[in-house]
Amino acid sequence: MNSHRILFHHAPHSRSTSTLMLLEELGAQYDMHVMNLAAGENRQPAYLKVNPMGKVPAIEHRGGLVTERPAIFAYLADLFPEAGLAPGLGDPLRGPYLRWLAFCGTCFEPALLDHLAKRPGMPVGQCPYGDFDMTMATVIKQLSEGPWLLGDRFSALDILWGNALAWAMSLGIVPRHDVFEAYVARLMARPAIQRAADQDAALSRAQMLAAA
Ligand SMILES: N[C@@H](CCC(=O)N[C@@H](CS)C(=O)NCC(=O)O)C(=O)O
Repeated sequence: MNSHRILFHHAPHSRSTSTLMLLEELGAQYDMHVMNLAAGENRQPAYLKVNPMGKVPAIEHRGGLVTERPAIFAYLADLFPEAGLAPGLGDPLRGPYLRWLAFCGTCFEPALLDHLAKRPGMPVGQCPYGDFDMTMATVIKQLSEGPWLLGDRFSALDILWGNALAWAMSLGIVPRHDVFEAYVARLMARPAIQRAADQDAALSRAQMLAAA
């Protein structure tokens, strides 16, 4: 493999779908290694050698491995500055951009999963996300100022968050709030995002047919 080419480890209909959308929106050239999670392909030794967590998404580039969507998004968006999906160093929006990347992984997802599993919360002062209602209110307030998380500026953040909110609404973990619905619809109306969604659905269908 040319180590300068991006190798994207993907499984359709998963958190990895957001990375496929980002790569398409960036206009990146990449190779894709597709796995079937239901068949346990991500837990085979060959992939565990790449990512010991067996998780997707993962990116290999220039001999390095990048896992965890906030890191993958930060890495890829910086790699293609001409796409304009990441405020650069020195841009006043750089701080808020990093804040919301981190917020997704360190506050939003843990809050959702604790809520879904009905795990009793820790005291607000010790819980990294405070509590579920505080986390959701913070996101709703930010998105209400929209149209995007950084206001008028569309960025890689919106692909990460649009996917996370669509997933959370489809599972009924967060309410189908008007602000969330409109935000996800704006994201899905973008041609590159739609292209990636269609590609992901075709991969998912092919896996289901192969299993039938
Ligand atoms: N913290 C990771 C989470 C990745 C993750 O949980 N991926 C799931 C797919 S939705 C996965 O790979 N599950 C398969 C498994 O663990 O066997 C991220 O944000 O990228």
